[in-house]
Amino acid sequence: MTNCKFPKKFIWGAAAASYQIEGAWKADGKGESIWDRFSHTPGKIARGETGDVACDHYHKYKEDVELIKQIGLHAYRLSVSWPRIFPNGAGKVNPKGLDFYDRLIDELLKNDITPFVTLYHWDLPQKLEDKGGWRNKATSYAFADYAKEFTKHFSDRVTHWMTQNEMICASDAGYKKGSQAPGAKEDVKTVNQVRHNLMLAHGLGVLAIRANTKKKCEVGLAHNSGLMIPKTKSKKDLAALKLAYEDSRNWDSNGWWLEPIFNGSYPTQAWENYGKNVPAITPKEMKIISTPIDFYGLNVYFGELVEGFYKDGKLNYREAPYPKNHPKTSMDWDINTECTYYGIKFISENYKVKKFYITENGAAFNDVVSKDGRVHDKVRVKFLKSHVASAHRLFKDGINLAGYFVWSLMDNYEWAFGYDKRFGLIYVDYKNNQKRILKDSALWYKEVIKNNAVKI
Ligand code: IFM
Repeated sequence: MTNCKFPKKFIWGAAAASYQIEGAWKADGKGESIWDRFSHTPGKIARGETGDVACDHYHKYKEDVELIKQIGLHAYRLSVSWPRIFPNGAGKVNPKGLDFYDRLIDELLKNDITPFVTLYHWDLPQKLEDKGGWRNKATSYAFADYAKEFTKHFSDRVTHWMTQNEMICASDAGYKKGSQAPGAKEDVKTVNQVRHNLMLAHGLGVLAIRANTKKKCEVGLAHNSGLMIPKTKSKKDLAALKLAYEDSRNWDSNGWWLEPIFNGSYPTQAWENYGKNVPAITPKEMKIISTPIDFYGLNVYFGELVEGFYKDGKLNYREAPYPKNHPKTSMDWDINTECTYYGIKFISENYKVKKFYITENGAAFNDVVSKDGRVHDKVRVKFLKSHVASAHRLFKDGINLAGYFVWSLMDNYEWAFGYDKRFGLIYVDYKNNQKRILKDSALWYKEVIKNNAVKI
């Protein structure tokens, strides 16, 4: 057995997001979000489920903080519901919206839990969508105002900020495939504009937070890059992986976001390929987007296998399918925990990143409450353990990984899949008064945190 010891100040946390857990969808002056509208539209969500009540975290936040404390988490990554703060997206602040986050953040701090705050995890105010949503640059500027107001109010207590979560989902699932809110199916040029406007909001958000913070803080984002893993450890597959990652600097899944954020321009080849469908940009916007960040947060779930092959004496790469019976999560995602290592290594080798966090990592399985009243989620323990060990390999490469957040703190609303995909460390019994049960994975994680080490 190997004992993987983590650096002294390593941050162990868990994450969740406003729409997925809060409920209280129209309490205390909150405005409608695109997710309220989308989930209320028949046919969009499995079983017609909505986030109206979700885990009722809005009312149960004290109990939830108590559970966070019991697990021993150092940090909790939460997201803010923009329409709670600005019911109309812009204009007048809703003081009762600020009050909720005051209560939650104060409760966390009282219990020595550091809040990591994400400003946008997909619940855009519907009023802004009615005016064009992320198709318009005005939305990026409205985001900057929201970031400013929120920072002014909370930066005496919040020092870890993320602007955006998984922008590619907000753009491509929201405005291209239409599988997520607002459920639009736009043309290629519009989708590229949406992507650009999200990145612009990120850059403006970084500037707004830095300009308005009362305390020294760190600002970054949480993103889901396209991750790849070598099929074998042969020299050929490892070299092919390198080629694939280098090429991915031109792909929608990687370079399209990473190049503007870290290097201030879109990848040349991808830009040329898009031809007339490129977004409208200005040099000033590119400068804003590439404002240096303090950390890059990677959300890690799965990776594709890559293998090398020779053609005309030259090494090429291709995706290698997973074997038919390869284990999967209940999201149908192939399990291969090495993506944590190879994904971060690629970003670190290609971009100047001062610090990494794994801002999400986890899996949905079909958890059940056993006769003893407990949830014995052995497969999740195995999954998390192996990812954490994979993350540990990064230290040998001198990579500054500063923390790890499990997705998710508790079972919650998995967007268009509704409630039956359970990702939590905490089981939520939606039908039984929202009862919370610490799963075995939570108890395992508690030990990891206590020892600052994982045994594999
Ligand atoms: O639930 C989502 C979360 O909102 C964003 N990252 C991926 C998770 C699992 O699908």
